[in-house]
Order: sequence, then C-alpha cells, then structure tokens
Amino acid sequence: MSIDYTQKIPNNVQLSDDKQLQRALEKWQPHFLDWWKEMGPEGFQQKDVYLRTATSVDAKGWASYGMTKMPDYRWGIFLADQVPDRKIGFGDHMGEAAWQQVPGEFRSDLRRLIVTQGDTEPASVEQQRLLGQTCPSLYDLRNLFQVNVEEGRHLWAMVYLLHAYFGRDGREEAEELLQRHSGDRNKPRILSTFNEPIDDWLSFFCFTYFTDRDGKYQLKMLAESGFDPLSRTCRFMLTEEAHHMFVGETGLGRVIKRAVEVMNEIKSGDPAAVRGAGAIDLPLMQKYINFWFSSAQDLFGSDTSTNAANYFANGLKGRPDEDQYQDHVAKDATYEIEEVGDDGSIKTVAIPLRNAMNVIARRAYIKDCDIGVQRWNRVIKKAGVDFALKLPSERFRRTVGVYAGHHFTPDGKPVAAAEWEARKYGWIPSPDERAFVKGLMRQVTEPGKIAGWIAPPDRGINNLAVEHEYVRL
Ligand code: BYC
Repeated sequence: MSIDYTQKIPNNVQLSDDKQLQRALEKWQPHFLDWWKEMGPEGFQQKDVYLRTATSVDAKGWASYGMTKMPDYRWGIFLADQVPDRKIGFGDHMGEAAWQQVPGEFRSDLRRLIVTQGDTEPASVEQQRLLGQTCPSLYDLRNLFQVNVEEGRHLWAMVYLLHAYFGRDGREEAEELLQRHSGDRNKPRILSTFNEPIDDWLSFFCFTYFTDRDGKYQLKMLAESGFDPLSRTCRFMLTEEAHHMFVGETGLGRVIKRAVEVMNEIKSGDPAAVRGAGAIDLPLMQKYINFWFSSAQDLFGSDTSTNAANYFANGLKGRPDEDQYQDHVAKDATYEIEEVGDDGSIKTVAIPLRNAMNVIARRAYIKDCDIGVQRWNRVIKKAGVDFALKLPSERFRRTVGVYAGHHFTPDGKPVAAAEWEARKYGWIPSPDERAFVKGLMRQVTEPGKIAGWIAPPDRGINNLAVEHEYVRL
C-alpha cells in the first residue's frame, strides 16, 4: 500500500478517517520535533543530508532518495500490508483469528512490551547525538543520520500503537517516551545499555552490529504477535533495521581492513606499532567485540523467564522465525540450558520450553552475529595475516540471567572474582585503550576524504560515488 505524503503525518493507515486519533497524534508531533531538535544530532540540524524515505511498504518502497534537512524528514506511520485472515501462529491461542484490537486481559503486558521497545528507539538517537563531530567521512556522517532518522521513525511506530490502541494511558506513555533520556539520573531509559553514551565511531559500529541486531531479533519475535497491528508495524520496521546492521557490519569490516593494510605497510603485527601508525589493532578490535557482544546478550532477559513463558503462551511474543519450528504450542516440551553452581561449575538442566524463549532467541542471535565475524576473518586471511576474531562465550561478562554474579573468561572458563578483576583489561578495552580510540576520532568532512583508521567503503549510497557530497556543510 502506498504512503500518503499529503498529510501532516505521512501514513498508510488512513489516519484521516479517525479524526480523534489524528488530532491526538498531531498534538504529539510538535513535542516529538522539539525532542528531536534538542536531543537529536547536535550541530547538523540545518544541513542538507542525502536521506532515503519510504514511499511504500513493499520491497520496492525505498525508491525515494534526496537532500533533506533532518527536522524536515517525513516521519510517519507505516505498517506492512495486512495478511488476509491471519491466524495466531503459536501458544494457547494458536489457530484463532489474529486480534485487531487489544484483548483486555493482555493489555498491560502488550503495553509494557511496546513501551520497552519504543523506549530504545529515541534512546539510541540520544546516545549518538555527538558523533557527527568526529565523523570519519561524509559517507559515514550520512549513514549515521539515516540511522538516527529511522530510529525516530521507529519511535513513531510504537507511539502510533500506544495512541491508537491504549487510550489515555497510551497517550501518557507516549509523552513519557520523550521525557526519559539516555543517561538521565532522574529519568533514565528503561534498559541499562541504552543509558551509555556512544561517543566514538568504533562503539557506534559495534552498537549497530550487535545492539541493533538484538533489535532485529526482538522485532522478529514481536512480528509473530497475535496482536496484528504490532505484527504489521514490526514487519515494516525490520526492513528499515537491515540498513543499520549493514552500517555496523561494513563499518567494522572497514576498520579491520584498514588494520591489516597498515600491518602489511609497516610489516609488523605488533599492536603498539599498528596503533602508532594510526590504526586500530586486531586484538583491540577483539576487546570491543567482547564488550559489545556480552552487553547485547543481556538485552534478551533471563535464561529462564516466566515473563517470556507468559508472552508465548498468550500469543503476544513468539520465537524469531516461528515458522521454522514444528511445535508451535510448546507446552510439554523442555529445553536444555546451563545452570551455574556457587563454585562456578556448570550443569545442564532441562526447563519447560516456554520458559526458555529468551535463550532460544539469544542463541539464534549468536549464530547471526557469527556470520559477520566469519566474513571479517576472510578479509584478515586474504591479507595474509594470521589472526582470527571470535565471539566470546555466552557466559562472559553477563549481568542478566544464569551467568550473572559469576565470572568467566571469554572462553567460558570459570574464574574467581579477583582473577577476573586482575585480567579484565586483557579481555575488554582498558580506559587507556578507549582513550586511544577516542583520540583517533577527528572529523573528516571533505568529500571523498576518509580518516586514517578506517578503509573507504566499497561503494557509495544508491549507486552514487563514494566521493559524493552526502551532507552539504
Ligand atoms: N535491563 O524475565 P526477565 C532495539 C528486567 S533493542 C534492565 O528476565 P523478560 C534497538 C525485566 O524487565 C530491542 N532490565 O526478562 C536497538 C523484568 O522486570 P520485572 C528492544 C531488564 O521480561 C538499537 C525482570 O528484569 N526491544 O530495538 O523475559 C537501536 C525479569 O525479566 C533487562 C525489546 O526489548 C535488561 N537488559 O525479557 C534502537 C522488546 N532484562 O518484570 C533500538 C520488548 C530484563 O521484574 N521487551 N530486565 O519488573 C521485552 O521483550 C522484554 O522486556 C525483555 C526482557 C526482552 C527486555
């Protein structure tokens, strides 16, 4: 279905047929814009940026690219087309017609899921607001802003659901989404990872690779929801999300490519020499991967979760790609997870399958994360360098779930707290290493020029040259 751009709020949900809802959202719109101007990308609000805008929600819908000032971006409400006669695909309501309204008994759970999802979107924009000041190229600057405006759009997606289906408390939640802020001492964002500033580009690429991929998996689970408007919203969000992970995967790939180029130029693999030549050495890349991968894993919640079991039983949140499973009711089955003894020893235990939905999703996520790692390793190998990156164990550095409160090496071996403390900067970036990375971050904005710590991209955006002036400063 094509999107109506003649309306104040672009949409494909016939918003003008529901005057009350339209008025409520038009009242929220200026509050959103004020938030964007205050908390969004700092310093570039009046610059023209080469951005894409959705024109329809099908695969061909990304046709429109053009120069836009970010506050003029047409944020709106886009749902994937309705699947006729869609049935609930899992849980105790399996086979019943998908709900077009919120069932009273699931109202608070659904609201909570939507608010948690919605809260991460503006949080990420806030976390990244200063990054433009240190962009490695105009190409990267443009990608940052594309990610930012789309996260803003994802906030609209959740706010639409709150306004349209949750009445007054939905409208109040929508206001709250603009009032909590990343890192705010009194009103922080809901999930802890979203309260950490992302103030260097290596962290930004790790965030878009690892944290946005949690977003992908959570959206996949919500796309299975029996609440049809949520499912349709998430299905369209997933098409936008793909670009964010592209930014992460290619970004990290380019940092790695530059590292091996420099190693070959200086004929040394010594990390200090690589750093001295202005690149980020591979062992340090590994530490950033260890840090971000472990923190993203916590976003899946506890390994054994009655919340997750209830969401599944009630048809609110399925498994990612639920179609691939045989048994969609999952009532009598069990799933093996690990349990950690007081001495750090590991035992495998079987728990009811429904309680294990967070681990199931997390393990699918881990497999997906590994695809990029293997791709990067091919770049390293092709350059003739003997080094392989790898994802740390799922036990490493966890603060949520069965491994929390225990200490493990990146290989998953238990260690005492004191040993972990003594060795941790062998595994995650030390303050000095973070300072080194930050020190490399100097703004490069001449078209076609690129910072020395990262290789140029293989191609530009939408068939344009890499040298294109993607942001007019
Ligand atoms: N931090 O049974 P449990 C994205 C709480 S990212 C703080 O273990 P459950 C994006 C939990 O709330 C995806 N608290 O977990 C990426 C519960 O509290 P109560 C965002 C946490 O509920 C980049 C208690 O611990 N989407 O889209 O099964 C850029 C026990 O809960 C955390 C969603 O998260 C944590 N990490 O699962 C932009 C989807 N983990 O009940 C965007 C919606 C758990 O004791 N959210 N807790 O007060 C959910 O489905 C679930 O809330 C979670 C947790 C998966 C987060």
